[in-house]
Amino acid sequence: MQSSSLRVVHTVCSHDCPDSCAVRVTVDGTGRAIKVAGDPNHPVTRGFLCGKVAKYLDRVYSPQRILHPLKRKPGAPKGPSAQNPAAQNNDSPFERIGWDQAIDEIAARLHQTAEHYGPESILPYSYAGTMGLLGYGSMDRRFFHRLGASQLDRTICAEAGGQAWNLVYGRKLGTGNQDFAHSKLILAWGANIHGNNIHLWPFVEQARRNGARLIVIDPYRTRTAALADWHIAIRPGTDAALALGIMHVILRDGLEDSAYISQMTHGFATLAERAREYNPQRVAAWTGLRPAEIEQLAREYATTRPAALRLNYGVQRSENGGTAVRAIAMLPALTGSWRERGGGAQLSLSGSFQWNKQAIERPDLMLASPLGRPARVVNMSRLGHALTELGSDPNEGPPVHALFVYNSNPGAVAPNQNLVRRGLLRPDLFTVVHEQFLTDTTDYADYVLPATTFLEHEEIQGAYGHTLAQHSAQAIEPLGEARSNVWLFTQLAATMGFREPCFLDTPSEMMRQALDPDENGFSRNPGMQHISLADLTSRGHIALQLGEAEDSLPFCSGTVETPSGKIEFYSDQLAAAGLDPLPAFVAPAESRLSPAAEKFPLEFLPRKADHYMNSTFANLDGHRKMEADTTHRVEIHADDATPRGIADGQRVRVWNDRGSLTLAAMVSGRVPPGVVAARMDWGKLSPDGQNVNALTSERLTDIGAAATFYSTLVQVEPVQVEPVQVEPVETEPLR
Ligand SMILES: Nc1nc2c(c(=O)[nH]1)N[C@H]1C(S)=C(S)[C@@H](COP(=O)(O)OP(=O)(O)OC[C@H]3O[C@@H](n4cnc5c(=O)[nH]c(N)nc54)[C@H](O)[C@@H]3O)O[C@H]1N2
Ligand SMILES: Nc1nc2c(c(=O)[nH]1)N[C@H]1C(S)=C(S)[C@@H](COP(=O)(O)OP(=O)(O)OC[C@H]3O[C@@H](n4cnc5c(=O)[nH]c(N)nc54)[C@H](O)[C@@H]3O)O[C@H]1N2
Ligand code: SF4
Ligand SMILES: [Mo]
Repeated sequence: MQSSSLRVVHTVCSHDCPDSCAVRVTVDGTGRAIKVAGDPNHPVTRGFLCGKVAKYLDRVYSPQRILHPLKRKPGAPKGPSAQNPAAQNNDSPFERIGWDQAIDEIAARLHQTAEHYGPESILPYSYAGTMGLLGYGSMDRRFFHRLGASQLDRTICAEAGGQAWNLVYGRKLGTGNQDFAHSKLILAWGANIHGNNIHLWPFVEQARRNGARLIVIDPYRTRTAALADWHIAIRPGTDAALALGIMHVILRDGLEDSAYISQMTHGFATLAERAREYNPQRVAAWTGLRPAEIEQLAREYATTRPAALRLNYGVQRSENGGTAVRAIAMLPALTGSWRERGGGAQLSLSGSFQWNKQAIERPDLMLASPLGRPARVVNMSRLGHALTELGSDPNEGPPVHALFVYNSNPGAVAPNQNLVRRGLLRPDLFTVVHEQFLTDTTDYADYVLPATTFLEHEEIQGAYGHTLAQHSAQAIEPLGEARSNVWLFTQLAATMGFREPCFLDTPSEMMRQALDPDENGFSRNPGMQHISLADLTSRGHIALQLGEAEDSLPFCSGTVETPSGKIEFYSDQLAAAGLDPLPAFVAPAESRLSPAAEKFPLEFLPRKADHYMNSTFANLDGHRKMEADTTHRVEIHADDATPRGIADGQRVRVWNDRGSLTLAAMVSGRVPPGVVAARMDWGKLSPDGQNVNALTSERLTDIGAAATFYSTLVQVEPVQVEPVQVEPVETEPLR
């Protein structure tokens, strides 16, 4: 191939990762992508990609890609099946059909379902398979709103922490990545920076070269923890106690910034009173740390200037995780750390992007639906409940009769997998899945539709780990008959006879609407007024202009977008809802501190894999090799393994009242005593056909009604060799 015929296209990694990398795709003269690389001109990507996406062409051109619409053969039972869509043999439960037939039949079935049971019996189920603005939520939202389908409360990831943060600060702004380089102390709290957010790492390293210390608070010894100066292996679900303990020491020793507190915050006196209850001795008993460690942590945090907190979403995946995030988020407001470059905190920067979402999602279309009102809301973290119990009380609306999945793999990622699968197995449930691969979810589909990857469609995108708006050009033609989410829902809307002009909008038109340009073509959105679609398209990425108050030093002065206009230690909103307006520690119902631990004494961390993206990539050989050391293993501390007679490598059963997994024990120093951990894989690639979510519950968080993956109790025991079945013989019964 002549190099002259190569072109380089600016795309954006659309996976659900804070980094939203700028990816340069090299395409040869035949239209085939031959190389992906991080854009060296992007200030956060800085020329490198993570190990997962560096191998992206293995995914795009995988022989296992779904390339054509598939329909379940008459009589073929739902349930686990092969992952090779090309297998058109008798074993395959699917047959290949054309797009026209697929769209016609699906539209007809949705129409019948809506007529017969009411449109709310249709449930869309999607998350962030793509974070592209259009693919994540545009034509799909319009379609389901106009149809009158149930609305989905997207709580599987970040709602507890997001709402908790907003209760304190009003908006998800925070310390920019580049500013971490100026820190003297970086506190990674429930944040696996090296595994999940690798593009923050160079700034952490830069700070450390200038003398900064890295402290990691995480029950698991992650790659980040292993690289830290101090790893604090807190007990899962006890972070609110630790944060209150830190406050106790700060206030007892007068290390707070009184001027900042009086200027910027609301409810300090009540918080101070609450914090007095959390002396280091009490906090130590809950968290498993020593009182001296709590004292040292508090003093180091409050006196090292500037100190930056990277609080990711690990803390809030537990029952009282909302409160824990609220308490932790208050720390930089007590020390006045927001005033210092290299101080403050970052949970998510997504609030920096103010796209015109109303314009692309069109919630007003719900009023044009046959319901004529907003449809009921179904919580995605209770999918099992939604498919098996919802609607048994008529006040809840109809049971779910049709499920439309895209951008997600609930058969693998949703909690209480056995309940979810019981729902998915219902013969009367009509299920459509739009996917790139034959996942744990497509196994239950009536129709499987082929989806494009981010190389195959055009997008614009924000980020939750940096503040650059980006344009992702289409690098290659869609493989086979793969089509984008926008295309799919445009076709369905046309076939269902939706006549509103917005259903004719092209992707370019919707990108324009998201930017909301004035007559000169420049966005009217705050922070984007220097951005036009033409510039964004030609340059690939443009930094938002946030002004000092929002960008590098948000919350350093001025008003805050909370009801009081201040940073809220005390929340009148929570008080009005009948909840504790101040943070407090309450032990999760599933933790070693709860009665349930008598039966199931071990705290289970059903973790994300470092080399997969949730369940994405787990089916690719190259990625599986990188993850081989922990695949099908449960990590257990020697203190828990030895008394159970468990040796390294031995087959064990990990179980609770919801499910059971057979895994190999890995006696590991990465988990502390009392904690066991395993990684999320595809169920159908695992020994029992299930993954870690067979053990997790549908219990919801205190704030945000979100999933509680990290509040899960289990027991672990060696697998007994099954006794050989023999013919019964006549003997005296043993007494
Ligand atoms: N490699 C890789 N990168 C990813 C993902 C992936 O699957 N793989 N997923 C992406 C997604 S969807 C998201 S939301 C982000 C999330 O990124 P993170 O928020 O970093 O996500 P987690 O790995 O869930 O949690 C972070 C850490 O919190 C720890 N943790 C668990 N329970 C507790 C607790 O009670 N207290 C404390 N202090 N820590 C606790 C976990 O052990 C984990 O190491 O990462 C994204 N990036
Ligand atoms: N035990 C346990 N469970 C967890 C977590 C955990 O840490 N532990 N993490 C939770 C979190 S934080 C999250 S965010 C969720 C994530 O759960 P999901 O949102 O299900 O994320 P993925 O597993 O990455 O699956 C996304 C799917 O979307 C598909 N996809 C990608 N792009 C497109 C597209 O353009 N169109 C269509 N139609 N499909 C596309 C991919 O092929 C992939 O199968 O999992 C949650 N579940
Ligand atoms: S997954 Fe994250 S780190 Fe990897 S390329 Fe995508 S955005 Fe970058
Ligand atoms: Mo997530």
